[in-house]
Amino acid sequence: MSWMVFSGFAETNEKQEKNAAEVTSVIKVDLAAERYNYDFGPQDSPLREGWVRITPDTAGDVRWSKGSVAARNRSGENGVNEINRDFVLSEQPAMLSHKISNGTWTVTLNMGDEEYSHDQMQVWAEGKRQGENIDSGRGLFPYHIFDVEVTDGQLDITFLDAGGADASWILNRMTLTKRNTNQKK
Ligand SMILES: [Ca+2]
Ligand SMILES: [Ca+2]
Repeated sequence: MSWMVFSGFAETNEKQEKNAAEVTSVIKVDLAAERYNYDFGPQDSPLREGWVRITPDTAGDVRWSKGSVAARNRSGENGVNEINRDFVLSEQPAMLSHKISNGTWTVTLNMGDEEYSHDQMQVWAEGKRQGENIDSGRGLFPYHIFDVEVTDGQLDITFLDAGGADASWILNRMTLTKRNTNQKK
């Protein structure tokens, strides 16, 4: 029965390997997909099942190509779901670049915070401003939805804060849906 003597050592080594695990997420985009769902936040916050996490360190086919962002996770009290309770934010502009097939894409964003209000947020895509300034009251997660045409194989979306009472823009969620262009006669 000598194997029992050594089982304790094996367990210790396994724990140490898990603690040293790499946490940076590298995303490989399936270019044939016509819908992508992203849940923004820290590496260890709740994630919507089947969705892909984007953190400040996300790399690969989806990455922060300009600027940098921080991430927060709120309590999720008052029924705030796992998509909206966590987010990325910054007081400086940041660009998210996404390798993607050319065509027209509908972009759906939620931009809100369980604990603070945010104001005068702006979203630019492929060099064009998308819609008006976005304001969100405390505990509100307004949708910001727009269509953008991609012709260079990469969707570039810039987030910024244009002033007001709060200095940060904020992003909880992004869904990209390809518009059907096969119905032309
Ligand atoms: Ca989440
Ligand atoms: Ca603001």
